[in-house]
Amino acid sequence: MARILITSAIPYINGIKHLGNLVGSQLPADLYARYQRGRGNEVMFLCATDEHGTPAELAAAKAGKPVAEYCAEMHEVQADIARRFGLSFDHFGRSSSAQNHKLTQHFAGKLAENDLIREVSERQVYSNADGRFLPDRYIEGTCPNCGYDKARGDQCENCTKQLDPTDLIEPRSAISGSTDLEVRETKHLYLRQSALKDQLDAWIDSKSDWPVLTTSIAKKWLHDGDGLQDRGITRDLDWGIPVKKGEQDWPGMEGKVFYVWFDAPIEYIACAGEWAEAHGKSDAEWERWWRTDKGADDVRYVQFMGKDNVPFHTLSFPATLIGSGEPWKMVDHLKSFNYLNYDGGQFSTSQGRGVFMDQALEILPADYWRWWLLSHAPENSDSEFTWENFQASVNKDLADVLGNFVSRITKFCRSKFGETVPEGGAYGPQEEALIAELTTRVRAYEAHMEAMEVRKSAQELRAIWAAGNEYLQSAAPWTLFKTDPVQAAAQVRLGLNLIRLYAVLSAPFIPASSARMLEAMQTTDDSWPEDVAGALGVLAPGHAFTVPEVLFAKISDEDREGWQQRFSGVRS
Ligand code: B3M
Ligand code: ZN
Repeated sequence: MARILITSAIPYINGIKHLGNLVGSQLPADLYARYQRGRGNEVMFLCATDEHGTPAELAAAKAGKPVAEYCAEMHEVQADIARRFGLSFDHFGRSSSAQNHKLTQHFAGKLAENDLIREVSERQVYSNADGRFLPDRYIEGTCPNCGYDKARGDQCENCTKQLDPTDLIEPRSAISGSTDLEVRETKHLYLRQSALKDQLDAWIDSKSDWPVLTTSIAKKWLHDGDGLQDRGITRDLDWGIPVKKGEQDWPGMEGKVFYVWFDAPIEYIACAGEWAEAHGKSDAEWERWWRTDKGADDVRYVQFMGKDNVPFHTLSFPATLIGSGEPWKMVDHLKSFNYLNYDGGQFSTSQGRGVFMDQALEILPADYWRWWLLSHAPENSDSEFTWENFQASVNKDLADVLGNFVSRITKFCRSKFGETVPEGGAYGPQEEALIAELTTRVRAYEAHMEAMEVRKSAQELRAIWAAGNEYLQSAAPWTLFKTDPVQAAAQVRLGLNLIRLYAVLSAPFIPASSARMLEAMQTTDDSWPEDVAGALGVLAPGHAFTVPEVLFAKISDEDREGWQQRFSGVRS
């Protein structure tokens, strides 16, 4: 049994995520976790809310709540939606946890001990009206690159250029709007990534199986311009993890916190500690996933994220781990995604454009969304959500192919043989041919899933469903029944077994529907079809089943138009 550690990029706490966020990390990570569990492997699947930094502080201020209270509430909201989407985290943690405080301070202490941190006196924007520094998103102004007048201190949303607060033209406070700003000296800590450049370079080179999208981003940051830059890892903010060297105070850094991108990836590790605490387990039980000196050397670690998060995961976080000099488990495979667009434009959280996770579930069950999103995952290029495409996929793949198969075979059996698996004769050449085709396809499906080729996996699964439908169409037990009821019974027996097989294979994509299929077949046997022929004999003659309610309802043109209308504007 292999051991597989899976992390999804941890979503910011500031609001409910849209479908573009979902398909870029959490959903494909869940697909992979469910698949690996289905294969009988030991899986640790972790995610959390990213609760620090200016996004959290600003959102809390907007909601008129203390930050800690806002984060606690939003964590529950996100956890609930994740559950309803079927995201099967072993733990959904919080980057503000005690475990992450301790571990983040621990890493900073180790990095300092290894002379990988330097103190820098730098010039930052200070607001006299607000009585505070204005890092990152606390400051807005005109972008020096494109002239957009709502650019933020960390980045211009319009042209995506990375900015420093001091770059902005006509800057103003995002809190009060005040322009009474000045530049003041303040001391910060920088992680000396440049000192680790060769080690990082060699580590990336050792990852020959990584996609070019991933390694090229890392290489660009390592070598372009002046090479890898040292990075500020502290901020003048109230909310965050206080700057400490392990458990000791850090002279001169009083009142400052670590930068959100320093502590967020450390939460991947801390989250395992939270998991252990939540289940009353010892430290050794989470350390066997994360410490190569404590059992993690045989763990395969896979990360899922959107492409904009790649630099932090290929350089900054590895620099933290390598720089600590301690034996932490490093990522083995990094799966990154392009963007999903919405109906001719971009999904946008700040503008409320697109469909958000809670709204999606108000309209249709999670499996409809999971199927569309995963089968259209933005892997090799950006992809686009359109209502027409969504309607077509749901109606064709889910309703016409899979749903129809299940309904046809169970209803036919009930009408001719009753609600038990009929005996019938031996399988003939047509059945043997189907089993051979399915064997080939199931092995291909496994290979695509192993390789995290999400779209190809979906295509193969669809083909597996379609093969059953085509078989049923050409075998036509309803006609054969009139002349050869014994052979027709054998075909029905095969068909009922196919439903169980489909439930097992489809569970990573559409877990709730798969569970309903198994329930209808009155079996809990969800063992993976290592041997397809054997798997098609699990439901023996005489085994009782029920005819399920409609598995997937079709989306009407009326529904589609209504939703198109409802989601054409912005969320209020
Ligand atoms: N919260 C950014 C994002 O949600 C950030 C990811 C952190 S992963 C350690 O895209
Ligand atoms: Zn710009």
